[in-house]
Amino acid sequence: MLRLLTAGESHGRTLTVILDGVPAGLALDVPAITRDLRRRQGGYGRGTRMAIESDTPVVVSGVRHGKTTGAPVAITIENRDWVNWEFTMHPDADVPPQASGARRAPVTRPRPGHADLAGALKYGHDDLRDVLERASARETAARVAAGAVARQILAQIGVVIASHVVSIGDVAVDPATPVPFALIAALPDDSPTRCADPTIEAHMIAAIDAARAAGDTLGGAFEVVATGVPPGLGSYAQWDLRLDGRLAQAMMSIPAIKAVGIGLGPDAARLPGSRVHDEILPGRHAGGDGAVKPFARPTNHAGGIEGGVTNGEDVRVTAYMKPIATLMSPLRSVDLATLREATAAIERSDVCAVPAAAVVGEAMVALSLCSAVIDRFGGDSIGDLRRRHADWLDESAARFAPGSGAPSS
Ligand code: EPS
Repeated sequence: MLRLLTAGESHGRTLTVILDGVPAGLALDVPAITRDLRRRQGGYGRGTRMAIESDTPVVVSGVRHGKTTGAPVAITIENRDWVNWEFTMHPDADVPPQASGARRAPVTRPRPGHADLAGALKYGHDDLRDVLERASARETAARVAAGAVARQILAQIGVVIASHVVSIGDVAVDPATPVPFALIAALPDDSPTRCADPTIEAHMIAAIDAARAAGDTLGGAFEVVATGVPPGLGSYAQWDLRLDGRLAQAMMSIPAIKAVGIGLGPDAARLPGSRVHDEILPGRHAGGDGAVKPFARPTNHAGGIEGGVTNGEDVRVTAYMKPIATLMSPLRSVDLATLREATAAIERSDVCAVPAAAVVGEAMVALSLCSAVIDRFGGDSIGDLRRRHADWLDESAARFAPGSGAPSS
């Protein structure tokens, strides 16, 4: 079982992530973690914070001489902005007088849509900074670091994950035409919107510019696709083992995500069964890569999951993100110090963070799939995992080989 815990405030000293259950013997590629962190920092519509940060992972435990030991893997990411916030965010009761950064007043005007009010009601905070520092999407940097480790485990059995943005505001790619995995995987790291269609990307950029000029923000949707996923991950036998449920929870936990769809997603509710379900046809027994592909599925509306179990097709998960809650032309709110109407507080923020959220989505899908892979194939060591996966490939090859008794047409 793979378990993830994160700690850290947006303007605290560091972010920390602990990933427990990482198999022993993985040669950890730290530059690949850095690369995912940098991809998360990018995207058109980000605020000025990302110009300050240069997210770099420091592996502090669970790895020795480049290889995982089976112990929890802990990674930290320094907040460079800490020097500007040391006084405000200092953990000590008596803040040292030499602490750097401005002396900031408490935040008392909750932003509609942010965790500010709900968090203050829950924990009894008078200064909303105690809520917003942890509720901030900055925390997702820690998840991306862990997701980059999960991705490396998945790569051992040939699973590869990529993402693309399908809409920003009301600018959207045609939902009826699935974007091929190769096109998604070929998106450059510095793609401004992570949209695979350059014409639509130009419209997305214009929409973000218009929102910025209006002091407004925009949401959108992104799709995460995993290819090479073995069939049989997850289970229909118990509610909490259904992989679609686990993926939905993982994606929904990303700040600002309001809905998740698998495959066709909500569109499946308005179409007749004949246009939703993916027919099952006889396949070829050995693909170019030598893999047994006994069945062909002409469509993948199911997004690679039927009955909560992977069916061997690409896993496709779409997440729908609301606009960022900090508006430069703020909405009405109430000042918690006076209980009078006031405009919501303004914190430095992004106009649109959908491209960055897509990278976080990749990490959450990687963590969910990796956990399901370890459940299915075992995870004490990478060697065990690879052997059991290879055994399963051999067993399926034998089961569906011509002349094995399996129907040939
Ligand atoms: C973020 C860092 C934050 C915000 C953003 C995401 O930095 P700062 O608050 O210093 O500008 O840019 O957070 C939010 C949009 C939010 O609502 O909390 C990051 O690293 O992704």
